[in-house]
Amino acid sequence: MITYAGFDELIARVYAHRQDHVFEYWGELIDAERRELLNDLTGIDFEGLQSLFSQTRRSDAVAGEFGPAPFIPIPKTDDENAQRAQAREAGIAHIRSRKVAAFLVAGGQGTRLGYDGPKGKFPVSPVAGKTLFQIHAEKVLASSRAYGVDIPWLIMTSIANHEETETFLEEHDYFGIRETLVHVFPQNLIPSLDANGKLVLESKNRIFKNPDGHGGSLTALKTSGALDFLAEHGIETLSYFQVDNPLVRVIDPDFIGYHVLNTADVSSKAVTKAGPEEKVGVFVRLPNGAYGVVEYSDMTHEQQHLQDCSGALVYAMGNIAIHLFSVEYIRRLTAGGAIELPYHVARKKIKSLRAGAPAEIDGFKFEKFVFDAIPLAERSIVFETSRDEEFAPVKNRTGVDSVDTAREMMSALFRSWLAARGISVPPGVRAIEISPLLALGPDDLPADLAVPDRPDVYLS
Ligand code: UD2
Repeated sequence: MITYAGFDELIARVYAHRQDHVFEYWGELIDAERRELLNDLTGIDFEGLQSLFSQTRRSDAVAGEFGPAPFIPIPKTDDENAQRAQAREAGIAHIRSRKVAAFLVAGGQGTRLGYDGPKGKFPVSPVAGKTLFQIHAEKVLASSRAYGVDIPWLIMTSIANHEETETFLEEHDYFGIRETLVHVFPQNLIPSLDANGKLVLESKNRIFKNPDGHGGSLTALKTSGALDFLAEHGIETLSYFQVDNPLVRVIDPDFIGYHVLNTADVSSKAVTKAGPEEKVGVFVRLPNGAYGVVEYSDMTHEQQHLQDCSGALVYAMGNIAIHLFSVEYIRRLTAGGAIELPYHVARKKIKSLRAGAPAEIDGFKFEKFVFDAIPLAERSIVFETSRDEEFAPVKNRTGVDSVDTAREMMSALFRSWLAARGISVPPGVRAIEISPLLALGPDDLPADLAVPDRPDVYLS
């Protein structure tokens, strides 16, 4: 057994859990490298590794019969419109009483966009070329101004992009949001395992770990101290959204109103799926009555294509990863008690060392999904929204769900706002962009707004 002063207990634990192969290169390491390895091992839950490995034999498929989840539809009738107005009032009151914060998950990189940096730094807006971060920031700021309150903004990054994200936000003065209202923290890492449940050495003194998924955001809120930050600010509701959707209504009074009136732990927005094969999870009601999301990859072809007697998809309500969380529920979920998010397993090739040389081995990566918090909640609601108004995911450089489609959708939405207010758009206009600081929706547009006749118009 190796020894190192001050780390006896940790070293004993590594041996007790039969993970001592991590010391294979100990004899070759200088003192600083040995310390690095020991520090890397310090954060690992050795007791938990066994149960993590047992997950690799578990299927993600939902056991038993499930059906489509009921949802609050986009209002059409007078009754529904009256309910919506009531909800909006409740939502506005909640926001004005300083109980809402915005929460962006931005651990991902822009790799699929051909960009090697935080995805949030990618420029997407159709005319001004604003980055995803700027668009989100300006919506937070505009909402603060609209409701006359300071809305805090939490941003979860990953180890890979934390520093670059912080530097970018600092360099841009947080796009006008007061620095003390912005809380940026990295998500946690979880070790990957090889085919035999062993830790993997990425180098002679480093353990291979991967970010623990967007579901890890709830734990990271706790471990980073963000829950204390929220408590200090008296925040009760977190408005959760992904970095890759420039159309998201970051603070939506209608949605918040329904959430509050239903005293929900979690509320989720849904859009009608573009087609049976669209790559989004769907909202279901589970055998025990709770709501949940089944990821597209966990549904059979029959389930994905199932139609009702009118020819409509049965599993039609797609998850667009916009949620509201009660902060109290996040506290319960992360308290280490009976309820905890499960891990999903992905078989992956992992870069490792074999006999001192770099090698790719078969292994398992583990991730938590934030929507697994829905079935664990006591109360949750699903709220329908319009795809054209709120979902333009930027996943690819071109083609489906791309930078191109997002730009087109943004321009089309802004055009529809102008039309709704009877503001005419000259024929020479090709692309339109409206700054969130000018308007968050058609009602905010000044009545005397004139749109100039040129191909690209930016209204700010
Ligand atoms: C996610 C959902 C899908 C649908 C879609 C909407 C899953 C498994 N699927 O698909 O059902 O709602 O989004 O766009 O979630 N992230 C982190 N840390 C991580 C992993 C992800 O911060 O460890 C962030 C990432 O920066 C991004 C978001 O989570 O903002 C979504 O991640 P993704 O692009 O991997 O999700 P995707 O497209 O598989």
